[in-house]
Amino acid sequence: MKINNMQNVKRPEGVVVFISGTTGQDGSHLADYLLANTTVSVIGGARRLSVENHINIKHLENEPRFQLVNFDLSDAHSISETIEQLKPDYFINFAAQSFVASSWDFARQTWQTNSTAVLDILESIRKHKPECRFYNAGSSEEFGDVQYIPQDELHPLRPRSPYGASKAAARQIVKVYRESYGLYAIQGWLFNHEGPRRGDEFVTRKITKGVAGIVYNIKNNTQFSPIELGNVYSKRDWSDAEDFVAGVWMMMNQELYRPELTNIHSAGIGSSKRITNAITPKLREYVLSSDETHTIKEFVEKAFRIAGIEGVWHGDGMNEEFSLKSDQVLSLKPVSSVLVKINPNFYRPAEVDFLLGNSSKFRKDFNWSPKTNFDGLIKKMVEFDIKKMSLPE
Ligand code: NDP
Ligand code: GDR
Repeated sequence: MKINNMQNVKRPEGVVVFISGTTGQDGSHLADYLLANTTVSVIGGARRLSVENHINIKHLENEPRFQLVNFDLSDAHSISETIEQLKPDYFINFAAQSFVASSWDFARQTWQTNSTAVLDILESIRKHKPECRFYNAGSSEEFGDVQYIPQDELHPLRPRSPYGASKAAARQIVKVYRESYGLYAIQGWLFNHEGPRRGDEFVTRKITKGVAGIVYNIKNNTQFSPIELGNVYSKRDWSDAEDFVAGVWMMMNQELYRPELTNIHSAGIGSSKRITNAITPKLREYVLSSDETHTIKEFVEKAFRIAGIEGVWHGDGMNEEFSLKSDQVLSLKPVSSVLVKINPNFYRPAEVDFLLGNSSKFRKDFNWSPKTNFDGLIKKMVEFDIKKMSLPE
């Protein structure tokens, strides 16, 4: 898909939403959501790479309300030029170094991308378009070493990784700019959210792609390698990314949902500076979560079960394995039977062991509830990956 240089992009008429990280999971889903449910124009930011990775936005190629522009968070000039030239009404910052495990290897780059660049965006908004509403993607990783269960908006920030620390720092600077300059700038705490557009390295997609590969090999009676995982005892609160991008858009238009802000309701989206200033002190940053928690082991078991494979855990520690049940070995006669094994290389220097969100405030204020539950999410991902595996390259 063609990426335009900022110099060649003309600001569209009407409300303009700029989404950074549009090639990623959330950015691409938000673009789809806005194009289907609103009349705004969407400008997606993507960085130049030697090999294009536009799979998540390829379907938007001929969409008249969507444009792709060169945008890189590592370059403050790129950020400033984007905001000065496009004067967006909304800036949704989904771009990030988003892989927690890599944040120990690239701590500085993680900090620059996830914290310093957020400051650069806020400065540019302040200078060039102070009415622009800004969303920064916060994370349950900011809670880290949790103090109580379930975690809500009042939980202290106790990050356990350079990634978590970078998001916690960004939260503080967003708050400072909101309070100092009256910007509509917020950072929700989103717990894990997944789907078929999830990157291959994240544990859910790694499992569902692995399951699809094993199913394919069993069917073809060919050799397969087990999926290799790290800590299978950590617990996560998983949701569907499509449910969450809708929630983010609600957070960015709080006056349309919260009765105490209704005196400004009639203004609708694409607010003027006067309206933004009036509601800024009353803005809330919310937790979005499924309010359920599950181990990685549970995800593994369910993913295989959906694919028609029953397994059993045995062994301890680094020798723990998930293998085909004996009756399945007899009926399927596979070449191998170990489905999952532990690889210490996938353990992290410090782990967030337990996450469970409490999104009751968001559910109440916005009358929101997720469409897809834990089982539905796994089914969607496994079925997608099995289907993809059976298609020709
Ligand atoms: P992805 O990893 O799928 O997408 C990240 C995006 O950021 C990609 O488009 C990537 O581009 C882009 N990006 C990375 N570095 C830069 C850079 N220097 N300049 C411009 N773009 C860059 O993440 P998700 O969609 O899952 O997450 C979206 C946001 O939400 C992230 O900030 C993440 O940290 C946060 N978050 C995610 C959660 C989740 O469970 N998904 C939960 C909580 C927070 P490229 O394709 O070129 O690599
Ligand atoms: P997370 O997601 O770190 O929660 O961050 P990830 O899927 O990477 O890990 C979840 C849990 O699974 C354990 N795990 C493994 N993880 C990976 N990636 N690979 C493995 O082989 C493996 N084995 C076990 C991890 O140790 C961890 O406990 C995601 C990202 O989207 C962040 O950007 C976001 O902020 C948080 O979710 C909320």
